[in-house]
Amino acid sequence: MTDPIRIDRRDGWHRITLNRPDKLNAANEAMLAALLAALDDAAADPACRALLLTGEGRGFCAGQELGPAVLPGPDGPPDLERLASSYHHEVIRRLRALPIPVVCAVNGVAAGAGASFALACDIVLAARSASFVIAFARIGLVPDSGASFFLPRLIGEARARALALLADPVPAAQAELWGLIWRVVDDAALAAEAEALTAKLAAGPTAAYALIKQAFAASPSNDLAAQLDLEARLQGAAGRGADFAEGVRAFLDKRPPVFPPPVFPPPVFTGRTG
Ligand code: T3D
Repeated sequence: MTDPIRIDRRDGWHRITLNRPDKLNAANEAMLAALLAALDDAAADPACRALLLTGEGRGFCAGQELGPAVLPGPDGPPDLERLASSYHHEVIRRLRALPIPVVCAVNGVAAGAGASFALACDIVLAARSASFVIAFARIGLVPDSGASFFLPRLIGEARARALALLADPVPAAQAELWGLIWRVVDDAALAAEAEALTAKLAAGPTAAYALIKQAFAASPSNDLAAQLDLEARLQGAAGRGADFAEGVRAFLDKRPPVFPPPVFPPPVFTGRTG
């Protein structure tokens, strides 16, 4: 049987490829379990300083696999709450908890939870031919896997509500214009651009990146005062770190910085002090 996920370990980064191309990489339990393991593997590997998530074939991910597993059976209706909590939402939690930058290369259609997986990543590139479909309502479901969290924050509530209710496809170029993703790339250039970007991030200030991600993770639930407190503490930690020392030295020496391998786990700052 073909592995539902492929992991390529490169110099300083991993690429995870969703690998069920005949189903547009729709997610079943085996694929989701393998994806969770691949994310854990990246998190546990100190040599992995960035991650690239993409899909095989003409789709990125068509969301939950629609098949017998999600139809009513002899034991009654499917338990989607269990499926969401144990699998799809674990993927989102782990993607967001990774201290390293996560790039998503959306190589084709991203639908339902597949769109959510992309939106949970730090930087999303999409092939010009790709599209995003908030497909849940088409089949009588509600946006999950963080879709109702990410969409209004990224594109505003008016667009988010319309996409969730109408489930119209959003072409990649429109997604870029709206700020749903970072950038559209010509189809033929997507893989190379995404790999170059991930490699660049892998050579970047990994410890500082972890702190930057903490700032953005806390921002939606903080008021300005709390966010300023947090930024000060994060900056304090960054200022004590080797990345900053190297960054300043390199600036003064007029040479590119060579950031050291990170010390994991990075310090975690939450809430407000006093
Ligand atoms: O508990 C929980 O949390 C449940 C989780 C729910 C989260 C969700 O993700 S709900 C949303 C589930 N996904 C969808 O509703 C999308 C279904 N797919 C589509 O609407 C379309 O396939 C696309 C818009 C994504 C792409 O359309 P198109 O015309 O480019 O391709 P296609 O011909 O429809 O699909 C190609 C093949 O992939 C086809 O198989 P075939 O006929 O060639 O053998 C199709 O059946 C298969 N496929 C696509 N999506 C799925 C799928 N097979 C199973 N499950 C899918 N989700």
